[in-house]
This record gives sequence, structure tokens and C-alpha cells, in this order.
Amino acid sequence: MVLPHPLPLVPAPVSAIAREGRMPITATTRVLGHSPAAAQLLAAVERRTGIRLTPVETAPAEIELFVDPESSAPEGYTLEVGERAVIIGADEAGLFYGVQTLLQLLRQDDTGWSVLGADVADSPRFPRRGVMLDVARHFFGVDDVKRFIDSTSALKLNHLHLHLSDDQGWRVHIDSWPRLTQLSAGSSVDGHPGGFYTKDDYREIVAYAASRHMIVIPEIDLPGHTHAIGVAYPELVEAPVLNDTLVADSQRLEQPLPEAGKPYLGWGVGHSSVRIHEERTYGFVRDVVRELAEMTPGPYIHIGGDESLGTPQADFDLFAERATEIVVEAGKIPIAWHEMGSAAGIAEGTVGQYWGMTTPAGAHAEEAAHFVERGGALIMSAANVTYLDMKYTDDFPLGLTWAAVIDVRTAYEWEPTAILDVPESAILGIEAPLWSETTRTLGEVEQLVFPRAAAQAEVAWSPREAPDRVWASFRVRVGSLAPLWKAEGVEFHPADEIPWSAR
Ligand code: TNX
Repeated sequence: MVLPHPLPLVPAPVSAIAREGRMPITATTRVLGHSPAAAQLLAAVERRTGIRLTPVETAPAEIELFVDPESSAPEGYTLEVGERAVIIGADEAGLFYGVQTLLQLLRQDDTGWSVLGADVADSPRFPRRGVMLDVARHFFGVDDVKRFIDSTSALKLNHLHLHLSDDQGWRVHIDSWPRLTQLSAGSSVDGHPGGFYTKDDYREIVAYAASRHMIVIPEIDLPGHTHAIGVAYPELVEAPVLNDTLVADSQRLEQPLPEAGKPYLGWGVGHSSVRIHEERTYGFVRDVVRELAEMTPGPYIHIGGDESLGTPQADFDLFAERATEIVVEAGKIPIAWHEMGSAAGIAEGTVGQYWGMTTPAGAHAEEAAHFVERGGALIMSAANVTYLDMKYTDDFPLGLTWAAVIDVRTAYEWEPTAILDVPESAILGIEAPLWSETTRTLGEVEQLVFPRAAAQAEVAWSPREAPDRVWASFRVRVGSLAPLWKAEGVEFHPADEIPWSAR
């Protein structure tokens, strides 16, 4: 069954063996390493313990970090903690992850601070381990996003998807369409204030993410979720289409209905669309994609595609084909929500993001599989397990329930390759989205994200067959992260499924 005392590591490494004893950490502990990860280790230890380790330029040192491409698979590392600690990364990302593992082994007891003795050899199961932040329903500024990057990259997550536009607001400056940020960025859900990123802000986020080995994926949601575009440029959008669910939900929630040309402040979806049969729409898409591509070193642009409920199928498919082609022409790989897989001619190589349930309904499985038939691949974001904006329990104050109520165990116990009938090699990995209808502050976001993002990190990183990759082990290990999260100011939800450690 379950190992009695696994090392307190999340995600569970490929192999982790506890050694007798601990390595003391004091101000005389020397650190040797020329990578940014060495400086990040010094800073993190000081934040956590108040101890300033001693950086040295030459051996000997108690903690040593270096890169050796032969040492393990990409993003992998080895870590040995005995009398000395040695971290060897296969690359800079691996070294960074080795540092995160060492930080999880840091402990305080009556004799002071130390690192638990360990032999770890590790590398990820999936290359894609993502998280999404919806900055459109509520806006989160650069400092909040940096804090989000810190806390999620520490779990070895390596892609940050930013949902930069939706009905309620447009969040990134585009020089060729300036009214987007002049007129459509001030609003957000429930009449709360909005905001947007200047190009410098966006570049700062991208650079910060890169320093934590995260690739930023910008999303402009099209052709639906585009009411805000119409506030700035009415000639680009159709009149709102009010579906029955939208009308009923708006009444129940006492939220206003969308009105053409005015900011939309409700939570309703599926009422907006850009004009699919007008050429200027594609000029707009081309400009936005070009400007985003110019400031995005990562290979992807996400073009949306979800919940275009008022758009006729043939129009939607035509748009999907043209929009994904525009991304390819801009030199990037398109990503789209799985609905765009309905388009026979979706650009080759487009990556689909599956957000259906773990038991696919309707045409979802077929739509997702079509990305693979077109030479693309899939990211798994099954809504009833990965959605970070679902409530933990029915009475949790934040979050929604439409996909499921997702306790930590439910978030943990799923298998990304068991949902769709596609080859395993077509599954790039997973992404856990945080939609922000109900979260106004980053602290509220964190309550929904932690500890469930740790569950998703383990699903994406740890070997499927690892003995520790079971709930009984995970709940104890994730509970051991409490002191680290508290020290870093992460406002995790202390779910009562987890035995949280005091120190
Ligand atoms: C569905 S999932 C949406 C979002 C909402 C979310 C709320 C998806 C691709 N679209 O527009 O914010 O539900 O959970």
C-alpha cells in the first residue's frame, strides 16, 4: 500500500530516498554556483529563515549547484543531501526545480534550520504543466502576476496562460487599435475597477516568468467573449444574442444583460461575437496577433474559441480556420479551446485545449481528436477536475459550481491520458485554469488555487506508476508544504482533507 513516511515533496519525484540525518543551515553555510538558481536559493532561504547563506566563487562549499546536460532528461535534476548538498540540473530549468525540491526539505526544529537528508533523481512526466489566470473578469496587476508566478513555478509548473480579453474587459495595449485599452479596459465583473498591461508591463511579466522557467501563453478570446471589443470598436462586433440560460442566470444573480456598446459587468457567456463575414475583422485579428507575437518569445498564441453560443456553426468553423491560419502566418503555434476542433480545416499543428468533463459529452471528444488528426496535440483541462475556480465544497465562499464541486482529492485523482481516444503521445500535458468571476484579489485567487494546483502539478509531473502517486501519500506530503506557503505569504485554503503541518 502506502509508504509510511515519504519525503515531504510535491510533486512526488521519480525517485526519492530519505537519508539518515539532516544538513544544518546557518549563516556560514557556503553556496557555490554560477546559475541564477543559486541566487534564487539564497533569496528564498533568507525569506524563509532570515539566514543569509554565504555565496562563494570556488570550492569548498556545503551547497553546490551546477548544470550537466548528461545528468537527466530535460528539466530534470538530481539532488543529494548528506553532509553536503549537491544539485545537478540537466539544464537551467532542472537546476531551478532542484532548488525548489531543496526548499521543500528545509525544516526548523529546536536545534535550528536544516535540510532533510535525501537522494533524489527527478524529471517530469509531461512537458506541459500549465496554469491559467483570467485577468479579464477581474484584473490582476504586474506584482500580483509575479507573485502568482513565484508560487506556481515552485510547484514545477512551467506554462502561464493569461486570458487577456473577455466580454468584461480588454487587458493588453495594442498600438494599432488604441481604443481597446482607452475604452474597454476600465471595467470588470460586478462594476469593479479594471486595468490593463502596457507593453512594458507585459514584457516585464514575460521576463519574470522566464526567470522562473515559465512560458507565457497570451490568449485573445475569439470569436465569442468579445463584447469588450465592441465597446471600443462597435463596427467589429455583432449585436448581443441573449440565450435563455443567460437571461435566467442574469435574473437569478441580479446582473444586467449585455447592451451593445456599453461595458458588460455580468458573468453571462455566449452572447457576443465578432463579425465573421467582414474582412476588417481579420485585419483586426492580424494586427493583434502580430503585436502579441512581437512581444511573446514563447511559441504559442491562444486564439480562444469557447462558448460562441450565438454563432452559426459554419461561421464559427470559417472563423476558426482563418484565425488559426493568421497565428501560423505570424510564426506562432495556435492554441484553441477544443470547440474549434469542429472546423475541418483548422490550421495544421493547432494545439487543442480540452475543457470538457472526464467523461466527454456531446461532440467534445470528436472535436478534441480533430486537432490530433490535423497534426496538432492536446492540453487536458478537464473542467470537473482541473478547474481551479470551482468550489471545494458547496458552502465555500468563492468560486462556481457549474462543472463540479472539486475537493482536493477529486482534483488529484484523475488521469490525463484516460479521457480521450487519442495516442498518449498526443497529450502534451495539462493546464489548470483559474477563471476570476468570483475572485477580486490575488489572495482570493490563492485560496482557490492552493492546494489544488499542487494536485495538478503532481498529475503533470510525477510518474503515473510511482508508489507515492496515491492520495494517501499526497495528502500528507501536501500538508507538509504549509510552513513554506505561510512563510511565502501564500493564502492557501486549509482544506480539512489534509493533515497540515505546523512546521
Ligand atoms: C467557462 S471554460 C468558460 C469561461 C468561464 C468559466 C467559468 C471556458 C473555456 N470558458 O468563460 O469563465 O466557464 O468557470
